[in-house]
Amino acid sequence: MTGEMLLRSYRTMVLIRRFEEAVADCFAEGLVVGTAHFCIGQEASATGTVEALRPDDMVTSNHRGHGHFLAKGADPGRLMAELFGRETGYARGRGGSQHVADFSIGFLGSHGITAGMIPVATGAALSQKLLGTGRVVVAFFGDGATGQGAFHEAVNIGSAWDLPIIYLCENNLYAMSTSVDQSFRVTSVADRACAYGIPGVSVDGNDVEAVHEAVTEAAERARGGAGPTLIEARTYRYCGHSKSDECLYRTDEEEACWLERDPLIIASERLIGRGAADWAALDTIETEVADEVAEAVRFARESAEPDPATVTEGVFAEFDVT
Ligand SMILES: Cc1ncc(C[n+]2csc(CCOP(=O)(O)OP(=O)(O)O)c2C)c(N)n1
Ligand SMILES: [Mg+2]
Repeated sequence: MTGEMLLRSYRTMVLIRRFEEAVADCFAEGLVVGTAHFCIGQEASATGTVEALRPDDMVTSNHRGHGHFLAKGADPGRLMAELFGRETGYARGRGGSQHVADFSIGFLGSHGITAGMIPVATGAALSQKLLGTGRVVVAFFGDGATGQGAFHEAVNIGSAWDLPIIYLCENNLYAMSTSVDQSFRVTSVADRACAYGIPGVSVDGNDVEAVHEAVTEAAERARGGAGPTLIEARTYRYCGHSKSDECLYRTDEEEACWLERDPLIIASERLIGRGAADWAALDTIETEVADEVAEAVRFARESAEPDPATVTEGVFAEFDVT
């Protein structure tokens, strides 16, 4: 990454982190409707991936999607308003944290069904190939999703048809409380790629540059017609699975070890070390992001709740990915 790219990525990661910290505060105040799954600790995988894409490329997400959406260019105010169940939210307050989309920025949607969006992303990649748009699609999913049949079916057809797609697994070592050691025998999710005859790459998911490098190569391959890549980004979520999880299945030692490898610390030290930024510039980013997040919360707070008479509106979707 150039210094400019790394600095932009750092800002995006700070935005994702501070946004979710604000969501946690608002949750405690009773302002957030439904639950929320935080990606705090995992910001580098979303950010490094999107930085390696063209703006018109597309992504699909999962239940832990705030970071994917913000990295792709979501408006923090509209996302916050959705979490608050307000009419100005991305799904007019009907979807909540797990069900947001904005096709205009290539964000085809997050979803609560584990692995549910991997076939959707594969279908979107098929349409891009048939239409000859040159666009690439990224499917974000977790380690737990790789145990679903939908994952295997989608990767198989994606590889068989050389579709322009990247299967991006954020392996945060747990699916709810189940450790990866209990769920599969491969040492890396990337090892599974050989079953589909595609490249499998495992990267440090807390290092935004490592993710960026792997996705850049995979995107070139996909755009060139050579088909998918399966990328494993090894990372860790600092918070519980969702708001109701007390994380009793993890050790303090394990958590401390990952906290030392914080994606923001890695990126900031690299920026300073390379002379691409000084601490004052990073402080300015913090201040700007704090203002942006405060404005998002203000927008959400002041937005109206949906009119109950409109509850059936938006039930049927029109889908156009051209
Ligand atoms: C089909 C289906 N089965 C089970 C669930 C319940 N569930 C929600 S999240 C989750 C774990 C997902 O783990 P992973 O894919 O590793 O993502 P992470 O939460 O770690 O980001 C499960 C089992 C679900 N939402 N959908
Ligand atoms: Mg997981």
